[in-house]
Amino acid sequence: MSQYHIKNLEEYFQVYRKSVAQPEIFWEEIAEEHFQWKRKWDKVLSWDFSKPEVSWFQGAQLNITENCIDRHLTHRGDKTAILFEPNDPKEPAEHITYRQLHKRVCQFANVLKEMGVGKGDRVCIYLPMIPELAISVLACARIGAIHSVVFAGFSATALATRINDCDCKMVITADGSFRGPKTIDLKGIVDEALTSCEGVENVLVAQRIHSKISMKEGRDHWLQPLLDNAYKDCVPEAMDAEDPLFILYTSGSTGKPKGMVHTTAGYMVYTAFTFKNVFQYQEDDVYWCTADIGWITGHSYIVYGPLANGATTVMFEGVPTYPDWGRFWEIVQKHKINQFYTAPTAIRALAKENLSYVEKYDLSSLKVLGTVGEPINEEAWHWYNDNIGKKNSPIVDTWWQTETGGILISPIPYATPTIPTFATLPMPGIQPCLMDENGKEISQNPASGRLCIKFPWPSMARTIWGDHGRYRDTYFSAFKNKYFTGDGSLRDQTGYYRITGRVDDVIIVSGHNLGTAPIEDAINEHPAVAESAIVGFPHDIKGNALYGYVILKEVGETRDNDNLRKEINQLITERIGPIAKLDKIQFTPGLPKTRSGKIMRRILRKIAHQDTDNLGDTSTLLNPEVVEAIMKEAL
Ligand code: 7RM
Repeated sequence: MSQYHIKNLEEYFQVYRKSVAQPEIFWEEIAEEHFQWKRKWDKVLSWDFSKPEVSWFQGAQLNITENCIDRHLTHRGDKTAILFEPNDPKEPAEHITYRQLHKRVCQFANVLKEMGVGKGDRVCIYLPMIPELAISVLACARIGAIHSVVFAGFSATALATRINDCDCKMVITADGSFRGPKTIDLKGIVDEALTSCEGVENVLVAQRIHSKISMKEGRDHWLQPLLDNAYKDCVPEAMDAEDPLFILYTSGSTGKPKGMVHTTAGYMVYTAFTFKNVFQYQEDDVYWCTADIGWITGHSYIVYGPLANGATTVMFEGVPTYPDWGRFWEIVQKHKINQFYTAPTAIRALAKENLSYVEKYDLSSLKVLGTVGEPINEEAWHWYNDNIGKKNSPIVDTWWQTETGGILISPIPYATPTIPTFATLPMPGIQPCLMDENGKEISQNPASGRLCIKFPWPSMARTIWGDHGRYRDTYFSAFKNKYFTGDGSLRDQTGYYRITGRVDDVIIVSGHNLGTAPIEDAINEHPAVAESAIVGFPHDIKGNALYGYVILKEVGETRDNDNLRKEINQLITERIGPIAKLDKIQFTPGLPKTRSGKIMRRILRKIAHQDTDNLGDTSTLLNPEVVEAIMKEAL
């Protein structure tokens, strides 16, 4: 048995027990056997959650790109590392082998060096999902520069805030991007952002859409000619285990976005280990995660985790709707995808469309289906299981966060029996616990409480850039000596976890703690309902009452809305109980969503509270027009 590759439930429990009983030995053996080090560590782990301070593999030196690229060259030089599928299905896919990736990363790294970028410097990457995005991330890591990828859907203001927060001296962008039938003027957004970013010395511009853009003399440089002239080898910088690898911003419920700092060795070991096990990746498999590299999911499970395992990882530039709703399944068939990883919001959108978009394609290559980002509702789970997996591909409901760096709770496919909506069991090395309102750990099952982690794991964020106090206050002050996730969770009789959502989503009605997810599940069972979100609002007697925002599949003038409201409450009564009935039901055309597909409940809550003067940080909001529409019709 290899503890790096768990193959059945018995092995999982065996490995898990060892990882808890002897965490240092467990991670040390994995680090030793599966990675290349320039120097070995002096100490596997030191930690103190009260400071908080965590350090893994202290004293070790390595370069993550040597592990993700160079060491595969002898046996996998001609294997596809990155398979690029363009926005336009008529444009041919690009297969970048490990050998080609090595050359392109080295050349890019040399360009960065020539521009004066060195170890510890921050580089902002604002690119669409084109190969240059993955390559520039790896080029930074090659020379020890800290990358800060900003999702290329963010506005100029949001981009400027992120550039300034960590003093980036360079921005890497493109002339523009393709998004379905549209193009987006990325360079224009960068130009606008840079009017308020003094520290940026150079901008590298990749050419993608061949639009006419303005280039500022001395500051802006076309990327390709520089790459063409760059030397094709670059000695990887020796990095300390705890040197920062990247910063990635995540929005908090209040205040400015938090620049989560991830370091090198622990992040590499953990993302590689979890990729291998959660997706059961086998040599020659083709793995596709539909996320954008602008999010943590893309960092860990498009770039670093897969490449550290010598995998073939797909990068898709486009959107699920272009040229039509069959695009995902067309790609699965075309590249014979074996592991497919996406978000519940995408699944729900796809499930609304005609099944013929799915049935047209051969999906028999699929072995594992994954979901991430929010709780998956039962209906979406079954649709995914029945129509995409044909009841033959286990679904891994993976729970984790930007802050955790890698997947913490997930089934291991073909080992852990799955239950819809349950993320099931912790990964080896992860010690979750549930806490009650009084700060006490709940040890019995079943239980529900606030989800914390009791012991450090290698890929946890080490700080918030420039604000260690905020890091401590946000994650380590609610419960003594524990990392607080901000999520609520149930744990069933067998120890399976079901993440119910952010704890600010828990609404206490007449003293009953109600999670939003199960109520939304009940509402969504109504045949006329496409999606829903509920929030609490103050109520004289109950403390809080429930306000539901409901999207209907078809909006018709003739629809009897009051009758529909009754039917919805009837369903809730049947599924959960009369306590969970909604006081107000507003039918809306859409819900405010973040760019990564999470419902922004904070905004819905403000509307229900009739407190809309200040909606807070809306930089991650995808569809501001929906907010306007909901406010106009608010009850
Ligand atoms: C990877 C990612 C983190 C928050 C997290 C949860 C929610 C993520 C699941 C989930 C239920 C899941 N990072 N979340 N995965 N909730 N089941 N499988 O999404 O930083 O952007 O978000 O997302 O609330 O705290 S993130």
